[in-house]
Amino acid sequence: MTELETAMGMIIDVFARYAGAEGNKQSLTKGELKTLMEKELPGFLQNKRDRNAVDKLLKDLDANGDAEVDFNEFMVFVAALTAACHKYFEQAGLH
Ligand SMILES: [Ca+2]
Ligand SMILES: [Ca+2]
Repeated sequence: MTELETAMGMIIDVFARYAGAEGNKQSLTKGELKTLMEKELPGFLQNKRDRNAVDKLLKDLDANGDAEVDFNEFMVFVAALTAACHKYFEQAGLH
């Protein structure tokens, strides 16, 4: 597999690992989203310094309003974060 194929597979694996913990295996409950954020993106919630950060994040990501985050909704988030990182590196002259 190429690097990009490996990266895509890893995103799918990470989502599946957390989404499969409870309820619907194809989507993240608030609890699953919280665990994923704490384990995989520990800096993201820390920066928010807000006890309701996970609730707000869920509300932002939940495009279809079913109170869970499915893979498509998750990908919108990953894409936005990745684009933000890219912009940051670009501005910092690191790329
Ligand atoms: Ca689930
Ligand atoms: Ca949803």
